[in-house]
Amino acid sequence: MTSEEMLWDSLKAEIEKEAFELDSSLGSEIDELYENVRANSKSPTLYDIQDLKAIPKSPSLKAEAEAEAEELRIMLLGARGSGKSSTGNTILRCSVFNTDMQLSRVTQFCERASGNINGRPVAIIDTPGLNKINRKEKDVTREIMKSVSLYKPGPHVFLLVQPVGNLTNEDKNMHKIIQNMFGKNVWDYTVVLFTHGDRLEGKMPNDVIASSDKDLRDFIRTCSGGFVFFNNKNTGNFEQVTKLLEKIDTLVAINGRSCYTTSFYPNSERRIREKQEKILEERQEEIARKERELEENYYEDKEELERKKRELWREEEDDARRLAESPSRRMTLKAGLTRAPLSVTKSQTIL
Ligand SMILES: Nc1nc2c(ncn2[C@@H]2O[C@H](COP(=O)(O)OP(=O)(O)O)[C@@H](O)[C@H]2O)c(=O)[nH]1
Ligand SMILES: [Mg+2]
Repeated sequence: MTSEEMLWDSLKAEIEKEAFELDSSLGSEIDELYENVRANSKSPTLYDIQDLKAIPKSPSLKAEAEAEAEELRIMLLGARGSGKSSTGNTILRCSVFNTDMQLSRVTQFCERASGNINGRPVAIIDTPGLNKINRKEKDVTREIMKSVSLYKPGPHVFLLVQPVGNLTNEDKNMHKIIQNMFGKNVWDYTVVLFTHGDRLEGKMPNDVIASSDKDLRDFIRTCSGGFVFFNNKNTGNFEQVTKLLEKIDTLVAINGRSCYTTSFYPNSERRIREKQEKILEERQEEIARKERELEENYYEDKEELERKKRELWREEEDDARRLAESPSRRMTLKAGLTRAPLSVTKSQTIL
């Protein structure tokens, strides 16, 4: 629930409390007024934040995905602590992604949140940091790649988030990781977003870049979307969001309105993913059966049910990935699965 909605809820409760004695039918009118104000609010309506793992591959979801075809899809990439989650929140004007340097609170898995910006549906995928501090690099890259393929058809833009400043060796290493992960085409869909714009202290962004290291300027040149500066400490400055969306629109136009798709994945990765998807398809019936079992066992505790489903879906995908990577293990695991089949889950609404 956004702070605005919370405010309205408490306001509504206050009004209702006072109105009760005057006219008991007033409640419905207040409801209507509340809904009207909320619907006309300029604030983005955040309608979901999802653990991407949990998106089901059902026909109804396919229809939903088609209905969302016009949604602008943004994926945030960058090191841990670079300001990805804060940037997602600034764009959506909501504190939907956890932003903190505390290890326990930073993004571990990809999360998706959507909103309506200037009348336009926008979806943002927040990702875990691409540096090796918290999790093994391979786990993180797998998680991110999985989210690209789950969230079809793919992001229109990658925002490569980094604090204002020259490139460190760690940044350069991260760019290599990104290219290995997504292939060279990734840069055709990338905008460099510099956070901590508040550090500029009146300097013009172009001047800052002009006097920066050649490495940084060369890197920006590689990215078709150019660069923007962002100040996540001034979330009231919505002009920066409007400017960013304009920049993204220009990039989308240059790319002929296409988006990044898994077809750009390097060949080896593409082959693995195809195998993985086939394995999951083969398991579909078994998975559906286990899902029903879970629903029977946990029907009283919806939250726990969703958690269990997410957990098992994660295991299922990881198993399929491992099998796809080393086909010789496939028979062994398949035999194991007939005794202890795994489960799948539906989309999980966190907020
Ligand atoms: N001053 C300032 N701090 C920022 C800015 N963007 C992010 N931060 C801070 O940097 C820290 C890490 O941000 P977070 O969004 O969690 O980074 P993530 O790990 O990339 O998602 C948080 O304490 C943020 O408040 C910014 O533009 N200016
Ligand atoms: Mg984060």
